[in-house]
Amino acid sequence: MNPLFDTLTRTAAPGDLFLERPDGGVIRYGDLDGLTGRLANALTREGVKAGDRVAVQVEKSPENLLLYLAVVRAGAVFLPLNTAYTLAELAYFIGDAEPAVVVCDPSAEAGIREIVGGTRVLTLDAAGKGSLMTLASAQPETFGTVAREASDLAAICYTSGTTGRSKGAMLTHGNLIANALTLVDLWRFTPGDVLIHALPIYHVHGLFVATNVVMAAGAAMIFRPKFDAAEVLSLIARATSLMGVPTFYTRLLDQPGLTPEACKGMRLFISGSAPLLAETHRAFETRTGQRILERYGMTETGMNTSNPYDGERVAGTVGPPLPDVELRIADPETGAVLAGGEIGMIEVKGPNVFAGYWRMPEKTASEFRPGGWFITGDLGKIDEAGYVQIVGRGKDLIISGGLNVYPKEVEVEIDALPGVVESAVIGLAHPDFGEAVTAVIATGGKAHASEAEVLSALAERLARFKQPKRVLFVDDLPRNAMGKVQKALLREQHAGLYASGDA
Ligand code: MLC
Ligand code: AMP
Repeated sequence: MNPLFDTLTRTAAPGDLFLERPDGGVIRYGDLDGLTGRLANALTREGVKAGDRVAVQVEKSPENLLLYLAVVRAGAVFLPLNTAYTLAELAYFIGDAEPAVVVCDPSAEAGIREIVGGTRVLTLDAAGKGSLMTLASAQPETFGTVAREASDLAAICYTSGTTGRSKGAMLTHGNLIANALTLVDLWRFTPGDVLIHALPIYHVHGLFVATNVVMAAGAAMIFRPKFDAAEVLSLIARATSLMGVPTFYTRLLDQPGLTPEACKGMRLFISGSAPLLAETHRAFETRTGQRILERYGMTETGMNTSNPYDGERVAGTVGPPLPDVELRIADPETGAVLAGGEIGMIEVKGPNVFAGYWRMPEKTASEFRPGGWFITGDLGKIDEAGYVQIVGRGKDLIISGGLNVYPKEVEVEIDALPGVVESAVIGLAHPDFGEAVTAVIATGGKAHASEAEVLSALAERLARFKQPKRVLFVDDLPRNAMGKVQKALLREQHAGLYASGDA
């Protein structure tokens, strides 16, 4: 038995549509056995064994998704990496995870070979071609699925932290199955559903929430390489559901064709990964007659809470905890559980909660309370109706277009530049990305590099989404009596920077 692979492939009938490709071609559930079989044979030939990591940094394609399924089927551990990561960032992930095989875009192959030593490297491009597929096409379709336990790892997803060092969240077969089955039930996914899949598949949202839920329900997806609002609108007539980050919804609202008529076949719009503004929720309802269902999760836990399918979907809240998830609000310092309505640290416990950070037992231990409660780093409260409201973050984190950026990681790079005394990286309200990464650099009143020069120096070091949208210069950073940089004050001082929608 391979718990995750079996769960994802057993519901649908062989003739049911699994995925409509970007070029209009289709993959049916009955095709999956042979397609993933060839890939799993290819991986095994390259030496991949049960428990080995397979690191994958490739553009989104159906083959990329098949590779995920093949890795799981081969008993190995899928390790997806954001396509925006630079070589400098990749070197850390690969060094830390020690994958048996790295799969990358052909354009990145030469650079990656230089950083991986003797590790096997295979390629896969956006069109689903490359040395991996050449190898797979020469393999038999039959593959003896590798048996695994629910407690075995299925994936490692890297997530950065306040110290700037990324941690690999270890997700087990059991974690992913529990969350997928709960969500299928809660969100009423059935084989009749068609999801527009426009999220990246290197993160929990597009990979596990969208794909695992669709597959566990035996439903279908229209698979797009990336989000394009006009294109999504043109597909809505053939779909029943959409999952997206808030930027999807603000961009859809800019489309004149977004009307109740256009959305009449849709039964569910879901938002998550970043706060959905109550005004976006209301504007979407006014325009379409549909109330977006907002849910809350994270890499380490999958989904924790969701607004209800039936019942009130309350704007500005993320709904009650999922049926199998326990959630409490605790004092951030002491961990003492707080009374209803008080603001504190959100802590969760349940079958969805990860198995710890890869090779970081101390870091893992410090993020759990006794009894197995995981400290999310999000601040929130629970109202009388049992709905969770996220009111802020205890962690110094910026979420830009649904992607996390830890200021420390950007500050370290800026502080290394000549003429910089120190820097503070903050998130400011942005009409498109929700929050925009913004750097404030202290120069001590001395001559300094220009904004363009700072940005070009960062381009090689940091993924594009982590690079500041603007760089501001000040003589000194404001500090409190304890000598700590006052980021809240900086955020206040520059609050309107992107108000006109520039940058
Ligand atoms: C792209 N850019 C971004 C960005 N995405 N900058 C900041 N933040 C982002 N999220 C850069 C591009 O490189 C480009 O730079 C410029 O901004 C404008 O690009 P664009 O064409 O407008 O961007 P686009 O490709 O349309 O991407 C925007 C987006 C995408 C919002 C559609 O980022 C996206 O799909 N985000 C979803 C991320 C996600 O899946 N998060 C889930 C994490 S899991 P230039 O200057 O080169 O043009 C999780 C748990 C949970 O959080 O609860 O789900
Ligand atoms: P990640 O580490 O990429 O998985 O991001 C997880 C973080 O995204 C959470 O800890 C929250 O801070 C944030 N998040 C996810 N969903 C929501 C939501 N619906 N509202 C507000 N924040 C959210």
